[in-house]
Amino acid sequence: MSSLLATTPALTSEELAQFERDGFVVKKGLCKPGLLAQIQGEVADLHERMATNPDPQAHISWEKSEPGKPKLIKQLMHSEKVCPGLNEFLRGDACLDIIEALIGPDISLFHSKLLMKAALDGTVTPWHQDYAYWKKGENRPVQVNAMLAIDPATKENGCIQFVPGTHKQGLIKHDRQQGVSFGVFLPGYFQAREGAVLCPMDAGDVVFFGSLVIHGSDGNKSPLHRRANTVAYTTTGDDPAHFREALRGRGANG
Ligand SMILES: O=C(O)CCC(=O)C(=O)O
Repeated sequence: MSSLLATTPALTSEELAQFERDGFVVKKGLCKPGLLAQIQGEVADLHERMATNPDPQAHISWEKSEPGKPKLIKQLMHSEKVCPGLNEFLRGDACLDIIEALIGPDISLFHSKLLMKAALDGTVTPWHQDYAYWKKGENRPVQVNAMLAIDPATKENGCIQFVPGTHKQGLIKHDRQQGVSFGVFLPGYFQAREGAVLCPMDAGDVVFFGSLVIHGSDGNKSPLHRRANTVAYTTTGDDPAHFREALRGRGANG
């Protein structure tokens, strides 16, 4: 490693200040083109592959099926088991160095999920705070997400949106609907929210966001897919009742 690289921080002080102020920060081009191309190849036929031969390690939520139309994945949990490229990405220094800058050196994998938002058919993700799903026992809202844009994400194909600064409000009461994905959401579902901002990304960009900032995304009204993968990381030991794989720091192998 050159001395220049060794002294370049994973996040600049401006980026850290932005994460602190807004609850999210975008890193352009964090996933290198070769790895991105591998991931794009691995997800290219995923709807068909999982519909005909589902991977037992993955937990899939499907878009509402329509007669005569192929099955479409909305969300696929444990994506690192299905796509080797995503497994490599989430363990790579590019991502882990930034997570370390945000939550410290002891890092565990909370989960990794593919969000397929298919062209024309991908549906809304209602406004929510992730911690509304993840609050358990004595755990704390320390998780940080890294959402990788696999395709360019735009207003038209349903890029993620945030309400900056809302992580400072603490956990807000959510409504709950059983048996659907993204069934925990803020009152109003996806009604326009004051202060919401779009977060368009190029393929290979990654947005890092905490577990309390309000976010959601519109349906995909465009002919272009908006595939993305969110890796949630947590601090090792925050949640002793639930095993999490240590990726770095205490308890990690590599
Ligand atoms: O835009 C989406 O697909 C939803 C993303 C999301 O809620 C998440 O990654 O936590």
